[in-house]
Amino acid sequence: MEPNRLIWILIYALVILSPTNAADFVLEIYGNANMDEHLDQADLDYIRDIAAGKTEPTKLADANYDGDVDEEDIEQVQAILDGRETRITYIDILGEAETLNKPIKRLVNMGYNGVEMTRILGAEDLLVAYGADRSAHKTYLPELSDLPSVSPDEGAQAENADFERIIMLKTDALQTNIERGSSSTAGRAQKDIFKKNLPDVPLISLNMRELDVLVKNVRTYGYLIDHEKEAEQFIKWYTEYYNLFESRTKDIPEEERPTAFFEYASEPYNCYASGSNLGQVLVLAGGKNIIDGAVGPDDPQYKGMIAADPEFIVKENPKYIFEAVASWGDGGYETDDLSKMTASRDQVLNRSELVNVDAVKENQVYCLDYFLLIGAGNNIIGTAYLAKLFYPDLFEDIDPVAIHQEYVDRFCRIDFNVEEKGAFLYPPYDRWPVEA
Ligand SMILES: [Ca+2]
Ligand SMILES: [Ca+2]
Repeated sequence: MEPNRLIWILIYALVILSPTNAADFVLEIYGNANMDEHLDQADLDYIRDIAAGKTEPTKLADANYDGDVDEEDIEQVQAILDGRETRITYIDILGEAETLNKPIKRLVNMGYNGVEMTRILGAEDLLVAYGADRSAHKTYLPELSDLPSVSPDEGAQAENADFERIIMLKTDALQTNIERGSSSTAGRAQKDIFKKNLPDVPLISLNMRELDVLVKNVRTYGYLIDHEKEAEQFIKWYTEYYNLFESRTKDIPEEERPTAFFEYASEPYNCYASGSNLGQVLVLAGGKNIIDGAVGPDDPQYKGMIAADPEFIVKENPKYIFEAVASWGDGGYETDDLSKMTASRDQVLNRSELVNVDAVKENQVYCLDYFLLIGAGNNIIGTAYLAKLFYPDLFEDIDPVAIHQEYVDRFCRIDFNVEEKGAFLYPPYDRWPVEA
């Protein structure tokens, strides 16, 4: 064989055999001078080279965020690596630099998944309040459900926040509910309200939801709250599953993928586009989201939800319909009652306009609780259920129930048997056609 040809075969083999990586990003913490995924010794060397005039400055080389790259930035990176920095600057979900005073010992967390992610990192002791009232979540958040709430609404919107209470709580930072990809538009106005009313409270606004950016955000969060090691433990668990699903589904041709859509259960035809959290679950599991026919990647709604036209749904004729059931009383950890899910499913099956749609004709309508689908890594569990449903042979080795239990045991650290308790799925999993 010619040497050139051999080299090309080797390169090709490397490209196709390389594990796909959910972690392909720039860690946006000032001090990450070489703009890779980590903050480490290499950044100290990089800043030395910049200070010596050997290398051009990069955006994140100015570790102490004072406008110059010099010796002080080397000291700042060293301080971060040693865990003794008094300030840290990161770039938030809106692409803006935010500086926090360290260490953070008191944290008001208005993030829906931000609270869960704080517990995942073993940092629940930092929390002094959260946004929406979670006092009814005694099973899922046993130690946290007694914390005060600083928001009267479930969406923990800035305009409704109790700013006086937040100030009284003497919080070191406020984690906002600007924590999902679709926040890029509405989040701007939300942040302005926080800034105006809480000028002295640094803000943490990181994406705690979408699958494709979670690793970057969890790593950043680990640095902000000094739980880097726990962040890496979660990232390892998360990345192994993410890569497993992606490597098995990414090359399945579009035309061979089962067609489906995710609908928010209480709002008929309010559907998730493919860039959104639940849309990504569908795609990572190897499904074809029919909403792609209405919202492309360049559309501002790609990361959110759209009100789909029922005629469009009928025309696309999906093979599966998934109902995402909100966790606040209709399902989840706090109830064993499946009646709300049953009703959601019946409501879909009984829509006269869907009578000739394959999913309805073939009884392929599934309700899943939000706790299997949205951020803080819960979405890995939902992906496992869908992947198994779509491709029982390909995912013969995957047990979604076991993954859910693993998540509960390792990261929620609550005493909860997911097989015996809770209301997470309808129909129940033992009635799903998932045998290989
Ligand atoms: Ca680096
Ligand atoms: Ca500097």
